[in-house]
Amino acid sequence: MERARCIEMMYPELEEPLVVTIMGAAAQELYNLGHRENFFYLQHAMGLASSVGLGLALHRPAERVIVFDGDGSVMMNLGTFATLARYRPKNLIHIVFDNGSLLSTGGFDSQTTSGITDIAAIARGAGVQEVVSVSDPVAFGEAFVAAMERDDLSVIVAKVSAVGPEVYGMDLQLRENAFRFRRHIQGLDRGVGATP
Ligand SMILES: Cc1ncc(C[n+]2csc(CCOP(=O)(O)OP(=O)(O)O)c2C)c(N)n1
Repeated sequence: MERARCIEMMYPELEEPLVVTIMGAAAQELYNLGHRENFFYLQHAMGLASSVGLGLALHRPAERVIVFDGDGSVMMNLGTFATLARYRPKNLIHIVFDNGSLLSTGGFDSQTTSGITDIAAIARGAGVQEVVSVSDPVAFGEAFVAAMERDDLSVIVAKVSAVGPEVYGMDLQLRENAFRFRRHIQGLDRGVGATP
């Protein structure tokens, strides 16, 4: 299963949710489908996409918040699962694309390579109730639909191959993205929807 395919499957459903991604390949693959003002690509701050997502979800309970994470990134912030479980925002979906690799910085092995570390087990052990691990596109699609329909925190660990985009580059700098993302959220209060 390829992460780009999973993101492509979700893309039609990503018009309204607030979407936070890690940097690198996952961000690029979403951006390549077409940027939307409700997308925030968290550059540099490896591991903290789920923390940003948690803050957004708690602060904006009426919005669905979706986080695209990576195995290498989530390893930098394993405490996130305990914090997510404790606050249990019903509107947050945390998707960890586990490719067993630090792909965006050269493809070094991560702790999940060859199944050494089980991220779904860590999430369950931390107290998250709704955790699934999937490795084929149909199961991924079903898990995503179920999470979108569920009124509870969901963690989806998606086992994907370690492949990414051939070319990297976004015409959107971090600060510009952050300002526009914030304005988008402010616009929701005025009833202004997502601007594609
Ligand atoms: C604190 C910190 N250390 C290192 C980096 C460099 N870095 C950026 S992306 C990345 C790999 C991310 O791996 P993963 O989350 O598994 O996603 P993938 O690239 O495999 O899609 C690394 C090491 C960083 N941005 N921040």
